[in-house]
Amino acid sequence: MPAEKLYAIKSETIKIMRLLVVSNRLPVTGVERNGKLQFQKSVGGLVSGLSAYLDSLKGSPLANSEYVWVGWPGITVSDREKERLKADFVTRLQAYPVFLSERDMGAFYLGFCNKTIWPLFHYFPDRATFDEDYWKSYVRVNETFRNAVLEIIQPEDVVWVHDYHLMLLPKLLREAMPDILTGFFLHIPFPSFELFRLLARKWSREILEGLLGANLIGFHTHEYTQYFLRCVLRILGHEHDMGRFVINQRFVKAETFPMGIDFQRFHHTALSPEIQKETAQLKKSLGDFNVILSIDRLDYTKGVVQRLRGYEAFLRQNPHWHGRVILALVVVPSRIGVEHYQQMKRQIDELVGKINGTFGNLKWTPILYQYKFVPIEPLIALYRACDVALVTPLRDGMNLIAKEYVASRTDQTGVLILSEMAGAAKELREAILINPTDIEEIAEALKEALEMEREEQIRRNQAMQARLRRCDVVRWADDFIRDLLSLREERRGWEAKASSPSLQEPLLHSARTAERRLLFLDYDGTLAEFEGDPQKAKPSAQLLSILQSLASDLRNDVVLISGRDKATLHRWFGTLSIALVAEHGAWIKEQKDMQWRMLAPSANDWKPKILPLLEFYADRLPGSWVEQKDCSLVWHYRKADPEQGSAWAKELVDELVNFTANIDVHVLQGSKVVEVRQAGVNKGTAGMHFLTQKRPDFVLAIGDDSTDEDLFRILPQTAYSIRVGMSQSHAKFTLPDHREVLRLLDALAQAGHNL
Ligand code: GDG
Repeated sequence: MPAEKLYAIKSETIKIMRLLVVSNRLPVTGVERNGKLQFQKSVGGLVSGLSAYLDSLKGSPLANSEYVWVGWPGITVSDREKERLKADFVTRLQAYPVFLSERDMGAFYLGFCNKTIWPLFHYFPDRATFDEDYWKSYVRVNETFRNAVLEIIQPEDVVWVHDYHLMLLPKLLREAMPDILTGFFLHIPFPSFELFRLLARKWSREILEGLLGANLIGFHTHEYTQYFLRCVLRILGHEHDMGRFVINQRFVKAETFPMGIDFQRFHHTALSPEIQKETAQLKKSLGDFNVILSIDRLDYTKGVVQRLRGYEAFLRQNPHWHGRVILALVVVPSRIGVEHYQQMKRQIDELVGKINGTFGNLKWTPILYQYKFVPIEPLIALYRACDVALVTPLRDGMNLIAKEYVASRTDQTGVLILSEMAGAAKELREAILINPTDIEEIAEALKEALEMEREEQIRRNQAMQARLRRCDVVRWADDFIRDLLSLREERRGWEAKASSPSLQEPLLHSARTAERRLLFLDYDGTLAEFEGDPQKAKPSAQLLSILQSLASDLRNDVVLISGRDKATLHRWFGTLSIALVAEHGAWIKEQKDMQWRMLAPSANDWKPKILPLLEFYADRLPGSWVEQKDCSLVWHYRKADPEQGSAWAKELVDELVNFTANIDVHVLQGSKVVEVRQAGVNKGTAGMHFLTQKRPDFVLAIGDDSTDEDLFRILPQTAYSIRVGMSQSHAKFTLPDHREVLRLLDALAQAGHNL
């Protein structure tokens, strides 16, 4: 995209939009102290990251942007209090609270979110609970969020929904406000198809459809995006083109946006005199020990137990490090009501006791263990005071702790050991990357980290810091919003082209004044909807009557120009006084009572060479088959496994292109088909035949796929060419679907008769 365009979109972000951020939790949480309700900042990567972005908008010289954060305020209050609190939240905190009942928080948050989605999406299927009541509550809470958004939304607002708690919300909003611009970002991994399919069929469909209600769906890594696209293809059957879909006349895009941190904040705070002082005190109290830091929320995905075993193995294998190293283990309480978390807490407590008991003595405790929340400043001091950060999640969407540690190392020393299962490992390639289930590898990584030369530490951190500084959280959010806005621009561009009133009037006017009118009409996707079984896509009574009416006007020449075979076209349209063109221009039947004839002499000597290859693919892929037409061979895969079909179609096209380099044929990939066709046979050549013969002063051509482009290309300047659906085209106009085409043709038929 050119720089000016980016800038224009960026300014628009700042100037005209109001952003509604929707997440499960608000950035502030209500707490009761001494019988009084107070608010404190919520913790977590999402809140701190997004707050930094929203603050950056405020500080902008173009500041005129507004935002409202919609979410649960962390408290349950009486109905009377709700209204007062709402007003308070809106005016003081730029927030709109969504109040949830205790019951819903149980089944929705602790239930479906944290006992179903969280374990499954983090590859712990054995910990996942599949409970219909949890699901119902998930649906209900998503609807509650929809209602809350609808209470405050304005048409030009941009909605940005966050995370796995609200995966149904984009579609719910779309149903209520079809034109709303919505983005969705998933902060946790999107799992592979084999895991995702463990969800009940109804749930998995509704979750994917829910997400596809957004215009833009963002993930931390390329893999998550690919897994999502694969699930959409396998479960809903939608094929994508470079991550893009057209769904119900809407562009939808899935894209990768790795989330950064507020680099400047960590870096500057780390340099502040207060933190320097706190770091010095901390170092003093830690003595001369080399310190390894481990800090996480209490969560089985974070791999704390594996980490402890790795440390234990390190101590066992390296007695010379005894008495010289300490593991500062901070576990932050989280999801206290969930049983697995309580079990894990017990396991950690026992393991810490065992390691300290086995290796420690009166002068040395190998693990300093704290089970509590650490405020941000002491946290940064801790990052600064520790020589090594050991971050070993078994799965993690991104992991911001790893990034924060690197950002806080202002002298660029320190070593990060990072699990390759964290999204952050895709970016922080200079860390020591480990597989968290490999205890030996963790032990070796600890030794390598503790013994790493200072210069080497600096070299690695310099590279990582440069990247973190460039790709910070503001850039992440800005990239996302900019992409979202550009989808709206694209949509508006398409709508301008597609607005039928601006097309219909001049078209009817030209038609009325014309002496000879030539109409080229494609069939499938243009005059009728696609069907799984092509033979089921019969013409409707309405279509036949419109065609009849058009054909009965003597100034009209109607040409039905299709890829279908002669027999089908004859069976469906043989009684009408219209011309038929079959097999994309291979055969023509110029009038009702005339015979079919070939437009160009056929040279079919290529067929025996190509047919075995197509048959080989038909054998390989159940549900696919080969159709032999007079001038072409077609491999169909509409009924086959969608993913394999799509993959093998690409492979087949590749093979065919090489194989046919010296044969006079064209290889085309259409809608769930690969076709090999004799060169020179296309809708353009057929169209030219009629144009030369009829010499019309009004031409209309309507089609929906790439084969119609051959026709659009050869039409005279004055022709009306219309592409159905949302795609790039040579056609001058666009219509959304076959219904609109019929409406236009009906108007054209009426106009003819009203003369
Ligand atoms: C989800 C995904 C993804 C933690 N303990 C304390 C504390 N924190 C702050 C850290 C950091 C954040 O919480 C933790 O972020 P993570 O990325 O590690 O993990 P989740 O909270 O599970 O976040 C994750 C993230 O969303 C963003 O998309 O990276 O994969 O699971 O910012 O600083 N902060 C303070 N005291 C603590 O004790 N002050």
